Amino acid sequence: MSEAEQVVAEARQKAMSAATLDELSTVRTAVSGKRSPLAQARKALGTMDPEARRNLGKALNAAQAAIDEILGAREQELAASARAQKLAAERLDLTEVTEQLPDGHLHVITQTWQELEDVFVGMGYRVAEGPEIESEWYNFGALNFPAGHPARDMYDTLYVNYGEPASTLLRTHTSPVQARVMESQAPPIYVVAPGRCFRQDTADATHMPVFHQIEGLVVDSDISLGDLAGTIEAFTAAYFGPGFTSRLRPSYFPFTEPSAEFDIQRPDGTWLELGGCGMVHPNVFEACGIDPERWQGFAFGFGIDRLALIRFGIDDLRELWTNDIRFLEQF
Ligand code: FA5
Repeated sequence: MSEAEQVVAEARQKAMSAATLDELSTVRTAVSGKRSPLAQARKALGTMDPEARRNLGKALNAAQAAIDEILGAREQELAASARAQKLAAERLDLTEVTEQLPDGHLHVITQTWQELEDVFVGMGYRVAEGPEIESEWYNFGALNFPAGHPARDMYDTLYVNYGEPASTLLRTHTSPVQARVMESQAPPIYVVAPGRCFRQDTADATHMPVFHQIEGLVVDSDISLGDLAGTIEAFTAAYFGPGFTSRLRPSYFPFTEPSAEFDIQRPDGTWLELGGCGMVHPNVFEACGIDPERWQGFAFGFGIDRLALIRFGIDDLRELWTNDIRFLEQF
């Protein structure tokens, strides 16, 4: 009996010194496996008289139960500490800041884009969107460019290898959104459509192959060229403030008649061409299912990137694309 107690005491001591679940598994084999002292003692039972066998049997069973309990308890302890260690090792503190990072801010073009939307929404316009990959129809056909019209070359189009040859392209201006809006909404229409445009232009101080425009379209009854001129004047005053003036120059676009180009004069006296505008051509109304006898409208399209140049006093468009943080953080 005292031997049985000693076996239990040894088992407890070994189990407590096991530091991991693997070590505990080795201890389990040693203290309760086939070659353990308890198993050896059980073998002697067969040769004993019934009385002694019963006593020893009881003692051995009690010892076995005690050892099982010790092993089970130790296993739980070790499993809990293994889990805690694993959690600690995998812990990711997303709030931990090791160094003070400088705050970022929106890019000059994004700021300009958002301010333009604000100005026009303030004037009662809604914001519309169209796809950057466009069909030949919306970019040219619906806008009164007949096939083979020389104005199509003017736009140095990037065609996409999809569908019929020359049927799909990267939009060269935001004007296709005009056609999409007129096709899907009934007048009166007051929308602006900002977005990215693509042309095979060589990058220089005022051109990039990827740039941004904001299109404006108004369709209502009794709309005249005077409303267009007044809108551009109101926009220039609202966006640029005092010290800036604008002028309209007669021009040509197939989708407007009459058409004009408009320039902004910078405080240093120089002029920069900002966009085109004009009264919506009756052929465009017809292509989009609007009755030109009943409705009139005007449209305009400006370069957002060039607006940013004027607004922030930057002299070269390419600066906006180099992503030099020392340049960008000034604005
Ligand atoms: C057009 O794209 C016409 N869709 C504008 C329009 C709309 C006229 C509605 C009438 C009615 P234009 O090709 O001139 O027109 O371009 C308009 C403006 O986009 C330019 O004045 C310029 O500010 C900007 N722009 C054009 N090409 C580039 C370029 N490569 N890089 C930066 N800005 C450009």
